[in-house]
Amino acid sequence: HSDQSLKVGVLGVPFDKGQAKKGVGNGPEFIRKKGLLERIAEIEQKIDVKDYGDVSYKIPDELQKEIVPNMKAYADIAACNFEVSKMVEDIIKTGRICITLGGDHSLGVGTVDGHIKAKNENVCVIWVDAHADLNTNKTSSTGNVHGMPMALLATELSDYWPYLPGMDWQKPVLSLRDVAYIGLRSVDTYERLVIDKLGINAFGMEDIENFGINTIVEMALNKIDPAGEKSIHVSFDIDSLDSLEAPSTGTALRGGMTLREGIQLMEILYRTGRLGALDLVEVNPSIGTETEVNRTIDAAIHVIMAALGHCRRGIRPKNVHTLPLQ
Ligand code: 6HN
Ligand code: MN
Ligand code: MN
Ligand code: MN
Repeated sequence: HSDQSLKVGVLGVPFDKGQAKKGVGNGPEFIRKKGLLERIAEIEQKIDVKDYGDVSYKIPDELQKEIVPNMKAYADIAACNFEVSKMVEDIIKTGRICITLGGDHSLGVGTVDGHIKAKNENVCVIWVDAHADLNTNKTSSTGNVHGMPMALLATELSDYWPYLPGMDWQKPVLSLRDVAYIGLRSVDTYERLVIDKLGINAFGMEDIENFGINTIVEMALNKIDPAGEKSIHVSFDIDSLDSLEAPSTGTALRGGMTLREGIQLMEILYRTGRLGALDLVEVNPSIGTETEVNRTIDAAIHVIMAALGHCRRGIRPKNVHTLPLQ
């Protein structure tokens, strides 16, 4: 923690077309309504936070009729991510850490792309997720693009895509060598093939169990940023947490990380001083009871607070040396 204030930008992406369930587009609204910005203001670390509101987009005429086989809502995906990328690039270029509130995980194409453009490619990615999101339109069994963002970003997979109209702005400049997964426990067959063939740094739940989250984060950083010089992009899918911790999400799954592990992971990354962007995606306030929705949003807020330096030991006393007598 330093006396210099940490500059943060918050961006909402109320986008839900990368998957089939209604409601995930309301994530940004619910997370803000539950007091994200107020909670950020309570952190001891001084934070200069600016809310950039929500991204909106319009599908350009020439894209309206474009379809790509087995990529649902293709034109929306292309148009929305274009705006997301530009916004994220601008926010990071003003010296702010960009916190993007989803929305479904297809927005990761835009956030990572924008981050890479802002930092001239000196970026590594930690994808915290139950899933690998590494399908192409040929391997996906659902056609949901929230299962494809990593494959769209990866240089190593660019030859496996057809021409994608309206996506020319997105250069696949991210090497999967600069990516680490944490929290995997639901990986499709072709995703597993890619992970094995390319030797991707993939830390699954059993690795967290074996080594503990501290060591896993250290191992991940040693692989993707050995010199400790890159801007770190964390794409945090709330379904990385156990469905008991974060039930209100479209593809909830048991056997996941505890919130404690999620917080610890983010605290470690905060302390690197190199966190450049954090996506918090897949919170769906239309899934589950009110209690479950609140628990999920609260978990999301705790993860974001940890990323910005919230300290579980409390705020250190300044100019306070004795207890009040009465
Ligand atoms: N997410 N692998 C499955 C698919 O449809 O490709 C699930 C993807 C889930 C994506 O949770 O962001
Ligand atoms: Mn995901
Ligand atoms: Mn997921
Ligand atoms: Mn609390």
